[in-house]
Amino acid sequence: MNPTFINSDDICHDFSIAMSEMYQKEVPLYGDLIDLVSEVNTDVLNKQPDIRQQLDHTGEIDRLGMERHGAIRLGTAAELSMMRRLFAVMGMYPVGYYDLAPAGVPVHSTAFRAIDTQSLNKSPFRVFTSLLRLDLIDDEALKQEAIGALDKRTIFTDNVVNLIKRFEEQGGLTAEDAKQFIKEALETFRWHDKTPVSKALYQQLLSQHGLIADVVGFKGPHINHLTPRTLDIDAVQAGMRAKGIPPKAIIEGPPRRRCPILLRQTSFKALEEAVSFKNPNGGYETGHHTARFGEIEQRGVALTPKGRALYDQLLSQARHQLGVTPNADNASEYYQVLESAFAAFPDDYQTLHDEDLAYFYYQAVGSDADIVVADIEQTLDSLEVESINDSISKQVVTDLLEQGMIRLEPIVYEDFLPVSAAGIFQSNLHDDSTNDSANGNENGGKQSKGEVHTNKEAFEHALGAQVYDELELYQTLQAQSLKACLANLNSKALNGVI
Ligand code: OOG
Ligand code: NI
Repeated sequence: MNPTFINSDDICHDFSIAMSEMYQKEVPLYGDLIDLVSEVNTDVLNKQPDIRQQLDHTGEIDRLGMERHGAIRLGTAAELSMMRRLFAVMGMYPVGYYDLAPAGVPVHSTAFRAIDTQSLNKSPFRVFTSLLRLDLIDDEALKQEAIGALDKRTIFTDNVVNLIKRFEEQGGLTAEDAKQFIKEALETFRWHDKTPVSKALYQQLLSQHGLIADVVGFKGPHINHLTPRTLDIDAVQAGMRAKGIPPKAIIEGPPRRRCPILLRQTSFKALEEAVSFKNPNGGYETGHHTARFGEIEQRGVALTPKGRALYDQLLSQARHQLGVTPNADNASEYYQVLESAFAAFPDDYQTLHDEDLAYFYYQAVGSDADIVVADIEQTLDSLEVESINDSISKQVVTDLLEQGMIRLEPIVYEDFLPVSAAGIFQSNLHDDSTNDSANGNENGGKQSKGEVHTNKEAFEHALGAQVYDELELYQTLQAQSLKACLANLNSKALNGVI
């Protein structure tokens, strides 16, 4: 790479700061939430040295304060594929496929994010990106109007498109171009209170689905939330109430545990915002729209396919047992049911590892995260990850763990959960009623074989690329860390340290 080019992770880092500043100005409650989260995180780190140490070992400690995810909703394939090219400038790639249609939300989605540990630790920014399923609008005339409105809008500035092309041609951007890129890219995510559509069309779209109005009725894909990561979501949920920020009734995802798994999320309700609808006869007509909200998340260890299947099964079991969609009235009953269902999910890292339920980094005891990352890089150059023989390495690992030569550290889940996402979508649309995920499980977001392929393929076709398989990414991280750790021990042994 040309040495004058800026590293994509640095562009991403600066972009996420710029985005957070913009959103804080647009939605001041988001700023209050950030303060609350940072108070709670400081408290957890002070009171629970084991958590601090774990985050230190995985390299997450430095990223925690700036970790965010956001969400946008797009209207057309062309918007989605240009968005993919825009995120690629920042080293963010589409990971995972989420079909929300089975849960009554007419979108399918991916998450753009960095894919290797080093980049994630430097720029832990993800954007949950949805594409509207216009094919699900049953009113043909309205569908044509929506298509027409989307065709008319341009969500990227000419300058950002030129800079994306320059990045693709040159393989990087200079500092000056990168600065310009951030400024121009931000424009796409900005809130516009003047709509390009009439109030009448907006209302027709709204009566079809709130999401359709939110996408088709506006100039661009305003960022609809930015989510900081907390180490104790229950404390933040309680703190939100105390600070007068009204949280959503239910924390989505698994119950509170000693060893957190996957992802727990909660949000505060969308704001009702004044908008001016374009009058076909000139001028504007006033009205309002609810779209933007705040959210917090607590992340835990990534699960293997076996662990994920158990999670899906237990979540579904709990929801079936409750019989209705969890809501404000049955929240404490739901948490009880959820906790008793999840008693079947081991709650210590050693068992999660031994039963192949979750992904872990293997680290030579005495090394810190920096050494481990450097080792991973070195070893990867010289070794093939696949060449480790599974059965040999398992025995070696068990022995080394028992001898205390290596330790396990949880690989954090970097992705999303379709049932939780559906709950978040619905809560901020003021529409808790349509969530039929009470009868589903996290696989409710996926579909029966055959259909999975058509929807996912249609999404990838619109995207112009295939999405990364998140499970493969975790598997590779685990395998790489094992390689690096064994090499580390080897070199220590050769040098007579052990
Ligand atoms: C996205 C909702 C999903 C999450 O964290 O699961 C989401 C949206 O409302 O556009 O952000
Ligand atoms: Ni979110």
